[in-house]
Amino acid sequence: MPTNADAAELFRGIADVLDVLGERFKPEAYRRAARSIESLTEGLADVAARGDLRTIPGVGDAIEEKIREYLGTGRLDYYDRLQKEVPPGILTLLRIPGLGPKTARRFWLELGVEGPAELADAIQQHRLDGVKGFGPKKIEQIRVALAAAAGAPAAARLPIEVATAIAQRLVAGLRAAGGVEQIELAGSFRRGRETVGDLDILVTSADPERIFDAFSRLPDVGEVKLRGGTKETVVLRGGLQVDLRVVEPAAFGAAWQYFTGSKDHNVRLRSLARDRGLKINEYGVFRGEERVGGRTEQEVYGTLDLAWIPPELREDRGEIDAAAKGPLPPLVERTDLVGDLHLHLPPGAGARDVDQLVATARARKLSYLGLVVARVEPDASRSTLSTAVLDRLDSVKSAGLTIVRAVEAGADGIPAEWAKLRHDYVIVRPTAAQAEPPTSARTPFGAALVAHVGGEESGRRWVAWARSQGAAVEVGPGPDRLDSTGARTAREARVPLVLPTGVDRQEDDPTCPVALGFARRAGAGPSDVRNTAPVAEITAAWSKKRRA
Ligand code: DGT
Ligand code: CA
Ligand code: CA
Repeated sequence: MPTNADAAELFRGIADVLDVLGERFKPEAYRRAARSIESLTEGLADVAARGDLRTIPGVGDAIEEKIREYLGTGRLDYYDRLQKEVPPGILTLLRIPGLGPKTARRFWLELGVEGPAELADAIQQHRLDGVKGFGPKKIEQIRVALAAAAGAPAAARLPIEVATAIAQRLVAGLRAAGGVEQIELAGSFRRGRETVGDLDILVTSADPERIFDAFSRLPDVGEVKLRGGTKETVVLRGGLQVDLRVVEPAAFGAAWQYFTGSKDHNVRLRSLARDRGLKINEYGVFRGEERVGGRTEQEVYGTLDLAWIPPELREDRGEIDAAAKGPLPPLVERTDLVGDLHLHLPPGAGARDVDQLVATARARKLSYLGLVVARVEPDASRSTLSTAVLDRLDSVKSAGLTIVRAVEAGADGIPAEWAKLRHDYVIVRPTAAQAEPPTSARTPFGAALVAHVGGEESGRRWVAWARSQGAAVEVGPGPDRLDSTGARTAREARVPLVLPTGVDRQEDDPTCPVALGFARRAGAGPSDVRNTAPVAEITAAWSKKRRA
């Protein structure tokens, strides 16, 4: 006997095929019926037996008849016939996560794509590029989903913000198991790259076997691929590979340096060592048989007469020559961030949410919070914080914590209805109507921050526009923030960066560390980041701008 869930699934399947066929109202009718059936507290068969199917919201004559047929026979002739009207490959496409029926229809009609293999080809041949509604991020998502569904390992690299959460779990799991002395991440993860191919973890321990056993048993671990000597390689359930190495304390710095990479950086170091009659590898720096360094990274770089180089810069982009001349200028650090200039309260927030945020800000030693009090959404709808919340914002202005108010709007200006809404600065974000920056050099309001922009090309254009406005730009993870490439563009154009502090998020949220990593990869020091400055300095710049 089919369950309610089976019936709901059947109707959703019908709705999907009708969507693929371009039907306008029927799909929603079947989805509505599916939702009602799912929320029933008794079995469909019992309702049918009582003759009450029509009392279910969304169930009329036609659907009642179909439920009866399905309950009686376990199948539905209408669905079978419907499925024959679309290419079978299209139905397979519908099972790929993130691919809806309307998208499948567009692929079918606009590109002649009738199945997953053809879609993969179309992506590879760049036939999706430029198709309306499909940006590079979206195309990449589809490509990865297709590869995963085909059982092929997705060649895709994992975004670092996702890898961060995983890495935290693995490190915590290993520590909890005991026997760990020192534990550090290496590889592209430590260098703060936007994506990682795999994770590299280093441990010192008196008992490597115990570490490997514990690692194999972590809940995230799906399969142990290789274990031997000092290394274990596993594949996590989500598909990510992790290399764990146990190294001796006397060589920890050398191993950490070696496995942090990048490969190009290490190649240059090795040749530098050779020039000095030294040999450098993951076990240390050697003169002949004698180890002359390796306990710390500073020691490794020091034996080559180099200043220590922050991992985010180890890409062979001139950092080695710079480190030969003396200490490198400091890169921005988390403790340099003294305030936040882009915070949203959740929809429906109340005064207590303000108190919560303020308490967290105090605990994290921030001295100002920039809160968006009103915003224009990308779809042009508008929202404003409630009066209760606005009042509370006024009442907490004390004890070393300043609240500044932002309004967030598109580059075409802030709505006239906000004329009386008190605010200190304007955050500009792209809207659906204006996804690219305006070409005119000035807007009538002084934008202080350009946020929610990402993408290499588009990001570059917004950075240029921010420069023309004297505005800062926001850096961080996700498709609507600038990555390290965007941060570098901004820095080269002398556009200040704004980094999220994560004060509105859980303590272990990756947003802030990832954003810091991107800024550091771009070579940003504290003075390149606007929210390292005290609030008085920032507001002075705003009022100067308004007078201009
Ligand atoms: P990924 O994992 O593709 O995001 O990038 P990485 O840089 O983490 O590369 P990975 O995991 O293959 O290796 C970690 C580091 O080990 C790498 O950055 C440099 C160092 N290394 C030095 N020599 C070699 C080598 O011959 N092979 C590999 N695989 N790594 C090496
Ligand atoms: Ca790696
Ligand atoms: Ca690796």
